[in-house]
Order: sequence, then structure tokens, then C-alpha cells
Amino acid sequence: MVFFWRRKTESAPESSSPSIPQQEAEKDVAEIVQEQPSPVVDAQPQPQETDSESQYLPADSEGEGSPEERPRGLFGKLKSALAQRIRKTREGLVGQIRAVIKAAGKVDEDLLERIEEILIKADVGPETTLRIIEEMREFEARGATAEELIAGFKGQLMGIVGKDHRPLTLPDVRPWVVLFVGVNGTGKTTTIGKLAAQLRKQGKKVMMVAGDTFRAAAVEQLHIWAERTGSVFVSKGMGADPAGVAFDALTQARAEGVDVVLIDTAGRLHTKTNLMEELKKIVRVVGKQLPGAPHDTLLVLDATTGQNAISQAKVFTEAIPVTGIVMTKLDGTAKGGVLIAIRNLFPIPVVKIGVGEGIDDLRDFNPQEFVDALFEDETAQ
Ligand SMILES: Nc1nc2c(ncn2[C@@H]2O[C@H](COP(=O)(O)OP(=O)(O)OP(=O)(O)O)[C@@H](O)[C@H]2O)c(=O)[nH]1
Ligand SMILES: [Mg+2]
Repeated sequence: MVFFWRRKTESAPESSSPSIPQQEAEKDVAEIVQEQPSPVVDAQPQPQETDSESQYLPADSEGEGSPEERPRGLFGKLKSALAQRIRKTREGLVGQIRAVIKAAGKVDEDLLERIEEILIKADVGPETTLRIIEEMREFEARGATAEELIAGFKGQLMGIVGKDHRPLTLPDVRPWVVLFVGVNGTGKTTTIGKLAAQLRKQGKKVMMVAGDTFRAAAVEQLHIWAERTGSVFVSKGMGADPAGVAFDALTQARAEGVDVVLIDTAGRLHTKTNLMEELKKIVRVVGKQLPGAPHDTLLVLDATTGQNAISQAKVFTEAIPVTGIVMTKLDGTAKGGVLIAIRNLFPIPVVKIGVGEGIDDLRDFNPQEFVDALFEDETAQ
């Protein structure tokens, strides 16, 4: 499998993208300038069948997590906060593997089969599980002890999630334009709100752009986050052409000296080709308006969807140049193993993780800290 990944910088303007020809970008911009202000809708609204509108409001919690995720007493306080948040994945993945290794006492084929089962159940995915098991066979071949296998497993995970890691950093460009993409309900808007809060704390002037023009509630949800974080809010209401909204927003951002522009997009089904075309159009238009932009395109994936996140990553990375992944909802799910699969299959760094609904529940993804948290051992204390 070959996946397309490219980190765009100002020195790598839009013309370097094979999927965004210059002519197309010029045509899009000409269209937008001509068509405004009449709204253009070239995709069907995505019905929100199961979600109540209230779920789109920012959570009141300030990152405390659910009671079961909170550290309990002195013992709990010894645990790292991250280990608490990813408790279910930690127990379902490393906890169980550690238990079967300890119970087996020796490394043999039977043990490797049990480990394989646990990895699959923890959503590490077939390809990545196979890779891990193949590497573990080498431990079996040289008669490794149970302890050596556990330590080796930690090294394997670190090798996968740490490979080509790159944190999300503010580049030396102004405005820094970040586009958020991902299917319905993964946490794009919430992540924009949380990231804006972090950037505001650093004294940055932040603009939020309502590029999800399918639902009135989506625009309002972003508006609430903008007010809550003291960010500039740009919207042209429901039904407006998202590329047009982004185009105007960048004009305003440059005029007002905005440091960071965060563009929200609709959570669309990746199976709808016209919707992916619309994302491509946003990328083209933004790049035409400001060469090098979007400087980062972050794909937001929901850990609770397990293996679906992999097919989403495939579709989005093939359509547009994704520079980083945000994996949300790692709190409260046992499916967090999908992060390992994603890192094994895509040469795209996970830059942020969502560990709760609160404004402070977005963390930098630090591979070492993540693996250490997965390996925190309650039974050892
Ligand atoms: N537990 C938990 N919930 C989260 C996290 N991130 C987002 N959510 C919740 O997920 C739900 C959907 O989040 P949104 O930000 O609206 O998702 P979206 O991708 O913008 O959705 P659409 O606009 O429909 O495409 C909300 O209830 C959020 O509070 C997270 O890290 N942990
Ligand atoms: Mg949204």
C-alpha cells in the first residue's frame, strides 16, 4: 500500500501538489469572486440522524474526565494522568498481554497466538498485529524470557508510534492556516475549540472559520467555541460555499493580523466522492489565496470507531495532503490500539490526542509518554 503524505511549507507552495493544478485553483477563485455572495451548494447536507443538537455544545467539564477516569486516592495519584485517561486501552492491550505472558512463563507459539488475539481485539488491526507477532517470533527463536518479551513489546510499540514523529508547531508564517477534515462526529469542531484555547493562552490571535455550512447547529457550535476562547469568528451562514468562506476569511485574517486561522469543515461521509471534491476545492482556493496554505491539514479520527478510522485515513490521505492526525476520544474506549495501526500504516504523525470533552482535554501526542502510559502497571505497585 502506498499512501500519500506531504508536509507543506511556504517553500513548497500549492503547485507542488499533484492533485491541485494551478489552473484549477485559478478557475475556483474566479468562480468564487464571481459568485459571491450567492451561496453555492454542490453537495447534499449530511443528515444528523442520531445526534441531538446539545451534543455539539462545548462541554462544561474542564478536563476532569468521568469519575472512573479520575485518579483514585493516593494510589491513583501515582498514576500518570494520561494512563488514567487511556485506562481501557491500557488494560485491554498491554494489561492483558502482560498477564498472558506472565501466566505462560515461557515464550512459545501458543503464547504468540494468545497475544495475536488480544492485539486484534484491541483494534491494532491485522497488518500491524502480523508485524508485531512476526517480530515476537524472533524472541521465541532465541529463547527469550517472559520479561524480555514484555520489554521487547514495549520497544516494538515505541518503534511504531515514534517513527517519523513530528509535533504540531507554529511555523514561521503568519497567518498559519490549519484545515480540519474528517468524517461526521469525529471531533473536528471540538478540537478546533480546544486548540484555539491553547493558542490563546500563548497570546496568539486566532480566527475560526465556519467551513461546515451544512448545518446551522455546526455554525453555532463553532461560534460558541469562538466566544469561549476569544477567537475571531468568520461565517457566511448555512449553505454558503465553504471554499468561498475560507477565501474571504483569509483576506480578513491578513488584514487583521491574525496569527492562526483554523478552518472547520463538514463531517461528511468519505464514500461521497463529491464531498471529497469539495475538500480538494477548499485546499486549492486557500492555496491560491495564500501560497503555502493550508500549512497543515489535520485529519481528525475518532478512536472509538476502531478499524473504520483506518479506511477513513486511507480515503482522506489519498484525496488531500494530510499533514497530521488528531486522534480523539481515547478516553473511555478500549479501541485505542487503532492509533498504533494508524501509525504503522501511514507515514503521518499523530500530532494531538483528545482525552475528554473538556476544553483542556487536548494533548500533544508524545510517543514516549503514550507508550509509557500504556505500560503503567497497576498490579506492580
Ligand atoms: N470523550 C470525548 N469526546 C469528544 C472528544 N472530542 C470530541 N468529543 C465529542 O464528540 C462529539 C462530536 O464532536 P464534534 O466536535 O461536534 O465533531 P465534528 O467532527 O465537528 O462533527 P460534525 O460537525 O458532525 O462533523 C461531541 O459531543 C464532542 O464533545 C474527546 O477527545 N473525548
Ligand atoms: Mg463539526
